[in-house]
Amino acid sequence: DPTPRGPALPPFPAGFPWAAATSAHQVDGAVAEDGRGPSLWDTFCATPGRGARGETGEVACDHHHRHPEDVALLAELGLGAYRFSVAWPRVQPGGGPANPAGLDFYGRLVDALLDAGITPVTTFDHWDTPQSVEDAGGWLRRGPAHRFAGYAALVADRLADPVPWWITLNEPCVVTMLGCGPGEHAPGRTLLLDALPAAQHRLLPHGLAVQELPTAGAQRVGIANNHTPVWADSADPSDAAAAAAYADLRNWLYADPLLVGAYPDAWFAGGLPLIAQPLGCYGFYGLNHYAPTRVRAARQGSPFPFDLVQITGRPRAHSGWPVVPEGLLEVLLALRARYREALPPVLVTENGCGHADVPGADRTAHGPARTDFLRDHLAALRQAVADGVGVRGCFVWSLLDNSEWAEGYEQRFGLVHVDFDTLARAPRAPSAGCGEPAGRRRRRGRQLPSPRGLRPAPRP
Ligand code: GBH
Repeated sequence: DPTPRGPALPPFPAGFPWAAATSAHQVDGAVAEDGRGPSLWDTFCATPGRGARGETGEVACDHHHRHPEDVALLAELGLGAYRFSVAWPRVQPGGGPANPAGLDFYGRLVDALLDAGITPVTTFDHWDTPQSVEDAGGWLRRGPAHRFAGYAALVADRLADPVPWWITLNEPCVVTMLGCGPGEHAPGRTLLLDALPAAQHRLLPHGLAVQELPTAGAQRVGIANNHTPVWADSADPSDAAAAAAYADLRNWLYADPLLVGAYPDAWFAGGLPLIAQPLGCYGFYGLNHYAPTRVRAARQGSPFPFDLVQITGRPRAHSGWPVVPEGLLEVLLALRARYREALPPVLVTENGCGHADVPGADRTAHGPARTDFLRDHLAALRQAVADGVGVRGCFVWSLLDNSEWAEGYEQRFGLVHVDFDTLARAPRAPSAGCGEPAGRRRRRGRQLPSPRGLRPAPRP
């Protein structure tokens, strides 16, 4: 039931902003232009056996050259904000001296967005650390935190539009858990739980960047943390304990230091150093949400204090993730319950659903899976707003079909279809059954209510 408390639910507040997100490695391409240096994802994808079908981010969506067309698409879709990421290796190719030509690209992008009345929301780090920083030990060391803060200040100086929205990091938990634990993501380290120091070293740069960003323009500095509702597989206390440990590792380890100024108990006891005060989050807290996780006590031989169990009885996205719209409501209520008044207004910085191109299918339609996914998640979000959770807006992942990291280009998340042979873009329309009146179903664009809230201030 997509509307858990019935159709009487009030609509989204007037002006609730609708938006879309991308990230540099996944869309920019042009990896050898402007003097850009290699990122650890370039290296990872070029390593045989790493990226699916040997696919890389070399061209991706060619957003670097086609951003004017993409900004026009955002406007055509009626979206009020665009979350993009700056590639650190384009701005500081070797992790050191600035590369003005690289910064200029993002300057042109921000100008084009502001001219179109679309609010830029800038992520400083969406996983694509310069290879040189990785070569010096990467996030297993503290050093990159300080280099990152300098880089962020550089970007902020150049891109500060009148009302900047800065996101320091995207999903630091994934860098630790997938990049350094099992090594499924770049940099491909297989340290299992010894990857834990990387968690702290991913949070430090957030704290430092918050301090370094020019105070005048920095009223909005957040993070984009991925949160998952964690479900214990049974009422057995050992399963409940495993679920709590997983929730600490996956959710709270990256949120408590920012909002409470401490690590969750279990991991603090595991030897992470004390934090003196909350690292901070100003103006908003960014939430990426896709699916819940079911957890049970570890069976013998597991390297972790928990095992993950498949969630059954639910539709599955192409990625294999279970589709559980009320998980978004659960996560928002859990955030409010845990942090109370310390929780800034939430910006849903990612939510979306991937699928593969089916031969012969209409590429300009979302298809029933994504149409249902988005409709039902928006209903859950509407319920959260009705329940009084302060939500400031919602970014769909993603504006464009793009490179899904180690999985290459097969999984498509875009509001806009991209033909990766020609790079032609085609906006998708919702499929029938999306809940809109029949007459509107086949219209292109405007499938989301028109934006008002995240308005850019007038240009000086
Ligand atoms: C986001 O990551 C990314 O920010 C975005 O770049 C990406 O394209 C998008 O989602 C779609 O994938 O961690 O082992 O428990 C989401 C990454 C992958 C994190 C699945 C949770 C569950 C398995 N998510 N993962 S695990």
